Amino acid sequence: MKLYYAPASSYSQRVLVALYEQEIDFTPIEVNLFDPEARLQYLQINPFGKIPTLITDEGQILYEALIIIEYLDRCSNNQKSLLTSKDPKLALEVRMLERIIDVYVNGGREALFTDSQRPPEERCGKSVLKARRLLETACTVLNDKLADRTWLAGEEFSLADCAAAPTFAYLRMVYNYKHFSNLISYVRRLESRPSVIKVFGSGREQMTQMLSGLPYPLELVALEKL
Ligand SMILES: N[C@@H](CCC(=O)N[C@@H](CS)C(=O)NCC(=O)O)C(=O)O
Repeated sequence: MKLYYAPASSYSQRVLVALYEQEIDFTPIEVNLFDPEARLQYLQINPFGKIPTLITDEGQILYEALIIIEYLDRCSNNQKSLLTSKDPKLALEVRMLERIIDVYVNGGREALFTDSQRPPEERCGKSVLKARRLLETACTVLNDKLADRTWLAGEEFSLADCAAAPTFAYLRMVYNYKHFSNLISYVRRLESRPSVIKVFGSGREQMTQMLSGLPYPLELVALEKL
């Protein structure tokens, strides 16, 4: 299988964490969406122009990190399931957590990031405040769940953790979540996981470069710096 990705892209990183967790062989193909020619070529594969995309050995083209991870889970020989599909109740919980991270945490992160790139006098509009409120609600919900769990859905590492890893690492650039103590301990565990260390290591340089070129430059923030 071939994965079209970018090392610093958070959605690509979700899939890379899943690939390493499930120990699946793949051919990585790096895409530079900032290069107009490469972008045009990539649109032939993914008309939305979003990364990642997976092409299976049978030639099926899959978009959307969540769907790609679902596919990877099916074709892994590993006994571990990232979707815990043998337990239907838990499988629903995993998917719900992934949605909370994608819609409210990542949605809030994107809104705050976009806001940080506006001139200071134009920041903190109504929609940004609303996104921030939803982000805080999501962090509260996750922090409560993590009171007695090692990983987001319990004792097994899941799809929800694949989504959480890059989302909470990048969130720190624009939002300080240190008041959520269970969440902080969880993110520390997450960022000590070999699959996550590997993925972050390969994306750091590209992300640092992108952040320094912003109109209002940002920096990756280490967890200990919060
Ligand atoms: N819903 C998509 C989102 C993918 C996405 O937004 N990828 C970003 C990189 S992290 C992207 O391709 N951005 C390029 C663009 O929007 O032009 C998924 O789950 O895969």
